[in-house]
Amino acid sequence: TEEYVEPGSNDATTGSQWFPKSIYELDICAKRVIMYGAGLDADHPGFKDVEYRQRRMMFADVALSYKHGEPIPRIEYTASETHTWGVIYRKLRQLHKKHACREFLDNFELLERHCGYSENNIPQLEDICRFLKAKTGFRVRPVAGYLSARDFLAGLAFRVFFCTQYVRHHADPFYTPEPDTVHELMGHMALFAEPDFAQFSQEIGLASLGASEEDLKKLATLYFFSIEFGLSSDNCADTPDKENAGEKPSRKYKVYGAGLLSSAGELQHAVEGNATIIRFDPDRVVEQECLITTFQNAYFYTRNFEEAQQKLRMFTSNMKRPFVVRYNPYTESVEVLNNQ
Ligand code: HBI
Ligand code: FE
Repeated sequence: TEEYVEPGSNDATTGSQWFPKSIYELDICAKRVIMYGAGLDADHPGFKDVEYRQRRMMFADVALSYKHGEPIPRIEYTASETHTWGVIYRKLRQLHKKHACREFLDNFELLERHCGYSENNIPQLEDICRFLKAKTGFRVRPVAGYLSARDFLAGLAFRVFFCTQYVRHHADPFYTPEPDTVHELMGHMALFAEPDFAQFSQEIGLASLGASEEDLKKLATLYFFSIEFGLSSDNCADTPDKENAGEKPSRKYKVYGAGLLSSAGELQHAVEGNATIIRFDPDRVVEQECLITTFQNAYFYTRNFEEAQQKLRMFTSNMKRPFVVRYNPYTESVEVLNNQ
């Protein structure tokens, strides 16, 4: 297959933007890192730290030379990196037990049992990848930094999650301006072991392949307010029952979004404060602005993942593409049907 495709290139078979047709072509997406990667911006906490920058170059090398199907290189984390991880781990695990949804907690315990999760050890992607593969067919692969929403979501279509392997700068363990391995491993991994959540994630990915810019932005926003910042009302003491009621409850919601479950500050803001919490309705969600450097202005909940899935499906079935994609799990590729 091709080695590199320029972002935005046209695709002869679909007449839309190029997108990966097989899991192997995710190697192309992985190379199109748009933010940080090896070079850091001036406002990054590690900008002036030569040692940190060199370390980041090493991680970028590993990710950029990785190819689908290879074992993921094991990283020997430094004492400082492991210390940063441990500080966050202790804090977050306490909050998880109070606020995370049942599925997250159960699967997190499996990660502790089978994948080397503990406050003294940063787990290895290869071990997590094997575990997820057996649970739901999900995989992780290393990535050097931030990808475009299009490239990032394309991975999900093949049940692949692009996963950073580096650790945030030690200056502030509770802040990172970009995804790092603490966010991925503490926030994301557990739920990819959950079948309904895995299916929901893949369906966002499949809808994104060759989508128009407008639809892609909507899908990225839906991803953001579910997989990153989603809440659920299942198994809550006082379940809200009014559709679309903007409420200011306490203890009415459980959290499943990785952005919340990996951030002590925002997690407490969302469920212990009086944040605005609204029913997850895709037509409404896509109107919401995704905030990167501050807490969100609103959060969205569904009862459970099945409901999120149904609502997503209803919404994406109205999106127009001049072709149909069908995922083939035997070949791990998408079939493109030009039937319109
Ligand atoms: N890239 N590596 C990486 N990690 C992310 O979490 C990520 C990304 N690119 C885009 C993105 N997230 C968001 O735009 C999502 O809303 C799709
Ligand atoms: Fe994330």
